[in-house]
Amino acid sequence: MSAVVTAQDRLQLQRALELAEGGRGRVSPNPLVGAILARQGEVIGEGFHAELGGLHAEVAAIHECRARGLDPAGSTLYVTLEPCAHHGRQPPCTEAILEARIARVVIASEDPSEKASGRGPGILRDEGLEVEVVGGPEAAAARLLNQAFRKHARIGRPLVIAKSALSLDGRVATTGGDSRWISGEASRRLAHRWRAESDAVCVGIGTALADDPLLTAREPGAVRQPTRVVFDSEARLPLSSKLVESIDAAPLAVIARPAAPAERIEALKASGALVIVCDGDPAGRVAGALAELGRRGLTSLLLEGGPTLTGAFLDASEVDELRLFVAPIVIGGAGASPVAGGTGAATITDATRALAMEWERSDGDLLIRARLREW
Ligand code: AOF
Ligand code: ZN
Repeated sequence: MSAVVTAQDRLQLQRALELAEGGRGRVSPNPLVGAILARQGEVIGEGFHAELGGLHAEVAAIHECRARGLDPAGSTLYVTLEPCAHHGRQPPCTEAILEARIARVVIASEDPSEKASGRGPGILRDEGLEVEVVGGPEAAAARLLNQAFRKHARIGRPLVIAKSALSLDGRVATTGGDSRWISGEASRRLAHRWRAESDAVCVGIGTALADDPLLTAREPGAVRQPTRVVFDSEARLPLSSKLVESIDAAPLAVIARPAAPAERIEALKASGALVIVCDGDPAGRVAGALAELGRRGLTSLLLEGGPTLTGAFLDASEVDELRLFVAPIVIGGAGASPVAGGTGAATITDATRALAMEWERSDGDLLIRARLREW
């Protein structure tokens, strides 16, 4: 008979989920993972995955328990992701768990990657440990925490979060193209933090030419820089652009079409840019580029494109989440751009419906997070 998951177990998992957040922006392409060791409801060890290549959460918790002068034998391990059983950058957590003689393991989410998929929990059960995989809100929260890791593990493409700042009447620029600034300063700072948390940041050539952006994460706590991705069919990005000139500070990928002038492609490559050549219609090129970026280990992409690129991503069904700052201004004008162009839905029945929406204030703006797909 399988034992029950108690309210106490759920509380410990909630704490482990909080701990996992400590690795945000530091561990990709690995998942965010938190772990707690407890005996009779009392926490005796805590850990989280803090950096790529570093200790896994389970082992960090075991170490921390011993550093307190305590013995993990007979305790319960709470972990937000199933323990691994493979040799990677780190040895298998199953071995550390067995060696520590932990009695019970409570897991909040399964690991969809090929090397995992239940192997660790299976080994632990075979060794006589009590292993629980919970459902309910803690399971949902654990999956949400690792959407990028999960999508990449399942289909090999980065998670796409489309960010946009719009007016109350749904415009992202005036008819003349002015967009500085629609959202407030706090919102723009938050967006910078999202860059630091993403493996890639993406714009279209229109934005790159008009704004000459750097697209780096200029956030004090940023520990890594995202790969900057520019959809640039004709490889027009100037070698004198800030994006090309800052290649040493952060990688640059240019997505061009096969028809782009070969000498432009070669010049960009010679400057250190990665050039990915994709054919097909706009949505097809989006899908092709994402597959290639995923192959190169990128698990998340923050889309900061204008309407054309956002429309192509939506037409390709490749937007997993929308993050919209709605500013308290009205722009108007028939020629003022909306968030997304592209082909769009033919009827309202065909429109993409969000699975879930959350909203919060961001100073004077309203931040809406809409999840379109779940992994
Ligand atoms: C982590 N941190 O706390 C746990 C992970 O290359 P490695 O050895 O770091 O292994 C990474 C894989 O290990 C990861 O993709 C996931 O499947 C599993 N568990 N990974 O980075 C952790 N528990
Ligand atoms: Zn592990």
